[in-house]
Amino acid sequence: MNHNLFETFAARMRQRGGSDFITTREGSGYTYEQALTASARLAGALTALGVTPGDRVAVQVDKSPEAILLYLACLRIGGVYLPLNTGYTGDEIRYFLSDAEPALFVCRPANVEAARTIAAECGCPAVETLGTAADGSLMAAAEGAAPRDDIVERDDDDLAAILYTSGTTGRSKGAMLTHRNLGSNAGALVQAWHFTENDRLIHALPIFHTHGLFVACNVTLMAGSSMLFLPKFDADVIFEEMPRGTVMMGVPTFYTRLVADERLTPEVTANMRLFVSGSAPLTAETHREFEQKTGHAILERYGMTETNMNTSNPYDGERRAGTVGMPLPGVEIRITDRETHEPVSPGEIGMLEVRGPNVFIGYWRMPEKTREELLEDGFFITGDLAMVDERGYVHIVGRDKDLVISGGYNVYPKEVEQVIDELDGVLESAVIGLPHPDFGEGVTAVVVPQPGADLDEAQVLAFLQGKLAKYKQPKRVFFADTLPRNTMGKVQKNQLRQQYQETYQ
Ligand code: MLC
Ligand code: AMP
Repeated sequence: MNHNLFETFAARMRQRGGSDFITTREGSGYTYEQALTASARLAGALTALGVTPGDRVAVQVDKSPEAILLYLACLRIGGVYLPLNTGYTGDEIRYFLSDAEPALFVCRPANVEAARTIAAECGCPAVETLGTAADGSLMAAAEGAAPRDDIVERDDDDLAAILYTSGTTGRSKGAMLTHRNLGSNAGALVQAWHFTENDRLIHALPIFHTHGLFVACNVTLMAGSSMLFLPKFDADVIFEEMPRGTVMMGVPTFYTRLVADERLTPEVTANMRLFVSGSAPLTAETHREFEQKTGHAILERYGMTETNMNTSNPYDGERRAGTVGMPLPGVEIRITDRETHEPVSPGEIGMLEVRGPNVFIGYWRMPEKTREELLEDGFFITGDLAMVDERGYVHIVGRDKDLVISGGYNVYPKEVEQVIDELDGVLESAVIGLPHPDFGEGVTAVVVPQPGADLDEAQVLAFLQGKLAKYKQPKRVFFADTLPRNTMGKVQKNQLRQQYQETYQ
């Protein structure tokens, strides 16, 4: 039996035939039948470009329906899809290409020159382009390619995708996700969230992360629903489209922006049946305000790049504000002591560990990191601190990892500190997350200048331009004579967070 996830998708796509799969506001898009045909052509183009089963296909392109067809084409031929944040700079891309060694790098048409240079440096043999108007050299190659109607045989444990996620050491790690990981999770979510062919998902998330790519698109494909593809979150557009949508998935920033808008009413959301939130904590306050203004209780769920979705509030039953619900079918969780790794008593806070068919198989070419985080018994140490209440709802109460989540994007302080420390005149720096009304947490730097150095905030920010993706760059930079440290010499970030906590309030 072929365990290629695309087998499941293709069966559904054939069934759904002339029904809408992806639409856009501009009127372009694909029915399921058209998507099958067009992705078969793209699969032909990938093969002609030399992509073989197991090869990585790195993709840094703007959001478009064709980018999803490329993902499908890659699955079909047994390739490993490797999406990259469109905000990544050349330096960041250089790391990913040299680490993943893809057979092909697909970039935006405007970036092709720089992409060719970087690809050559990293030994990546082919570069093609894909634009937002069904344009670019890859689409041209697909036009002339012999379509591939076969689906390459894959095992459950074969790789379907690699998604890079930053690490505490500052070095990004490629999470290896299998056909089983993605397929099992999409199936569980379709059931849990009652997705059907009648659903129309308002898709305003980026498509290079778990949330916008796997949660949104895999669930849609498995249920045979349709998606309205929006280039980005824009509240004006969301209000116009809600009367024609049934589901929206978003990060908490979507919801804080919507509740602050007087257009949010029961009437405008009357056609919607479900609002899902995840990727960062949704405050109980936003949850309640949204419900007051619309009558809809946002369904909060919890996941990670490494694990896909782990827990979800119930579709039927109470969606408890400030909690992430219960484990999805097939997913096991345990809360353990951070030192002894023994399970804590019920109701106590500890490290959240998860196991199940959703959990990745390790970090690309990082066996030691994998061993540290993925235990022999199959449990993965999430780095999130949690407790389970008397009714079985999981509460994420904090993080044991030095991580900032800004507008749903993860920023590891170490990575930012390393770049700041390269600036002449900087002795050292500490990067922290502070409460931010729009992004949840705002990336903030505290810099210690070298004695006699004359540095200001603008200089530090200017230095980071082009070196780090925009969302990783601090919103504010403060200066201090020293950083607070404990007796072990460890920087006391809690103290810094306290000192600067009012910054964005
Ligand atoms: C944009 N900016 C950000 C930012 N997004 N800064 C910090 N954090 C962010 N998330 C910058 C812009 O470059 C701009 O800078 C300024 O902030 C204001 O931009 P904006 O126009 O207000 O931003 P917008 O385009 O509206 O984007 C905000 C957003 C977007 C929240 C809609 O970031 C977004 O779509 N986030 C979703 C992230 C996501 O999909 N995460 C899922 C990860 S998967 P300037 O200087 O140019 O003004 C995962 C697993 C799981 O975590 O469980 O799901
Ligand atoms: P990522 O590595 O981008 O996949 O981010 C995963 C991290 O996002 C998790 O480890 C959590 O810290 C956080 N996260 C995701 N969903 C939620 C949620 N609903 N509530 C709190 N934190 C969340």
